[in-house]
Amino acid sequence: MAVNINRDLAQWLYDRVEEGTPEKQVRKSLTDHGYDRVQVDTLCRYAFQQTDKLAEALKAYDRDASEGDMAITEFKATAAIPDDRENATQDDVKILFRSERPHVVLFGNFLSHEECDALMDMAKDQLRRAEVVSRETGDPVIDHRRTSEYTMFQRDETELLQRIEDRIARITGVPATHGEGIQVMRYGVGAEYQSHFDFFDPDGVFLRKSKDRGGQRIATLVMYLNDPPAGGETIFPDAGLSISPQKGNAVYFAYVAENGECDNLSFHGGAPVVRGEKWIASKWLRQNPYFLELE
Ligand SMILES: O=C(O)CCC(=O)C(=O)O
Repeated sequence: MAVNINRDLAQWLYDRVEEGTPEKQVRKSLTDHGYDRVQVDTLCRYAFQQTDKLAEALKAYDRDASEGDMAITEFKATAAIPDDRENATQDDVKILFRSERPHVVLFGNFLSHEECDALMDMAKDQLRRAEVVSRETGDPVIDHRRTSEYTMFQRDETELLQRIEDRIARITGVPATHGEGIQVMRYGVGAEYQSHFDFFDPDGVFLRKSKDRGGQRIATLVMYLNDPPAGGETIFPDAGLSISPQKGNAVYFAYVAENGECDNLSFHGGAPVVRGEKWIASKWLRQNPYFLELE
């Protein structure tokens, strides 16, 4: 999605940067004027990190004012899946829905029902409370925002996992060596994963720690293993998108551009389960080959 910015706003942003106004203060003024978080992020990124482009755009605007509003360049995810159904159909997987920004693709029949049952069966006796990565220390911590249970498998740990990992690589185009191990998660009634980003804080300690172990996360695949009777949708609140879990389907989203820019519209979560339970298997894909640390 392009954000349109009129000449007055572009000039105002440019003047703030030129006079050295702190970003925090610019963010506050924009918020006070009714811009939402995603718009403020986009505008500030443009103003503070791409000031040259902003200056060029202002000049271009002056050259031809009749062109109207100028558009900020669209975000292009590196691990975007092309609109080409051939790879998917080879595996009898269907593309049911796609959106360019955030880059989201919904697959039908990604896993067979037998594969879903086998994954739940493998995981059920080794589930434990899920964790999140602490922003401060980069360590995994229990957090009220993620209340599912999970277990994690090593890459290629079984023939089934290997088969699924190969399929993920074929369909997404991201080599299997860039994948973290598959995690299987179970959400009981009321359990949720409040909205968050899957990419690591670009300035944070965890990304620095991960530099030689795969680097940034670039995309996520959430595979639905059962049919929760109510609730448990995967939601993208800033994009107004909600995906109902359905056994065998999978939702893919990619959120990092070639230049390392992360897409804030990929903000997403798992809505609370209202009835029954929800089971998923997820796969996070990294920028570079990913190796687990041997403990
Ligand atoms: O439970 C879901 O539908 C979403 C899971 C999720 O947000 C994640 O694994 O990052």
